Amino acid sequence: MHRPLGITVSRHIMDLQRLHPGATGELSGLLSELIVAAKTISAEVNMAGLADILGMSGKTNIQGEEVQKLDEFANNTIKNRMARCGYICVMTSEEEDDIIPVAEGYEGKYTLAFDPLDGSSNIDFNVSIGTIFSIHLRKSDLGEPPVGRRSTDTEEDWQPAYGKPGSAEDLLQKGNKQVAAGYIIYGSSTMLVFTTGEGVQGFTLDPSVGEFFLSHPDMRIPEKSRYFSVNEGNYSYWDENMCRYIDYLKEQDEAGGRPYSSRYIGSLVSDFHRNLIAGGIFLYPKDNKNPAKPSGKLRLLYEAVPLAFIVEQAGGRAVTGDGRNIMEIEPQELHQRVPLIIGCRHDVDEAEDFLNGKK
Ligand code: AHM
Ligand code: MG
Repeated sequence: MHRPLGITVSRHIMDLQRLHPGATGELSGLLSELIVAAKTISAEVNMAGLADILGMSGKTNIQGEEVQKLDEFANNTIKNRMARCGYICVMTSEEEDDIIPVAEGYEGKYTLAFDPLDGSSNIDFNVSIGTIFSIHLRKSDLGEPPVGRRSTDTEEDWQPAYGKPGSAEDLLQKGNKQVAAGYIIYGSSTMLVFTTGEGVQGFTLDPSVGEFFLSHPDMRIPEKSRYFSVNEGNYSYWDENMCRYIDYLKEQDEAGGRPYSSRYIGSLVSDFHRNLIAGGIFLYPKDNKNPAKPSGKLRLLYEAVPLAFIVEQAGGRAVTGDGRNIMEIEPQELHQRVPLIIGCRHDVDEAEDFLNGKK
């Protein structure tokens, strides 16, 4: 079958590198390894359900291997691949309490925060789920550049290169210091959406050739929308301003484009992706479900911050609703939660006015 020539994600990454004469290729290498992990996860997600059936007992698959839960599989796939990619010094994952060190001798100059399979409560129901990632330059000293590293070296031959592991401090950096961020959505097709601070590009996986092709160049979120995404089941836990805002969106006002339509998938990546393309506002505000922790549900480092980078690069906004911009929050903890209001610029501005009591 004849296939039109498309721009592969590898070529796009190399083109980006050529635009920056001082670039060392390390970020390109990091992204390429992450993309391999994403393709591995995508293949496994597409087998979800079958693995259990073929495994009969639900514990082993047809090859006699243990069947892992998909979120564990995704976590292990990213962790194991990236620990030896040579471009990062430390990782944090939603699935792990502590920092994840990289293999000794493979320390590099970046850090990686990731949610391996966001929307995991939807895994069993064939609803789109995704991987989210955020990349920073490490803060701590890099050490000596690597020498003589070869992928064929055995552990015995191995000469530690940098020898300086990263720490939680390297991960606890503001969103506006990110060098790259993105997500992979495993939906009706698998898509990769990412930014390195020069706009947002979307790629779709052609499973027959195993390559991502540029399908959504220079993604821009509409200025204003007619969609809102929120778990309205939490209404009774919200403060009065939040309730007023949602009531307002549902009022009839033809000239003002209301009522808005509601779309809530319950997988952040999927809700965000829809709103990025069709326009919309997603809200997971603070609530009083747990009065000791009134900070919303979503995590700063690997959910809010990477999507905030993407939405800003696409022309939208991401805020907390209490006067803070997501990208400017100084993180205190790896798994810190934060209220998230993200989407079209006009809608986020208006939501902020309601939440601050100005409207
Ligand atoms: P998860 O990381 O355990 O999957 O939880 C995060 C998910 C998001 O994908 C989604 O936006 C949110 O939780 C949905 O929460 P709720 O069920 O409270 O509406
Ligand atoms: Mg998540």
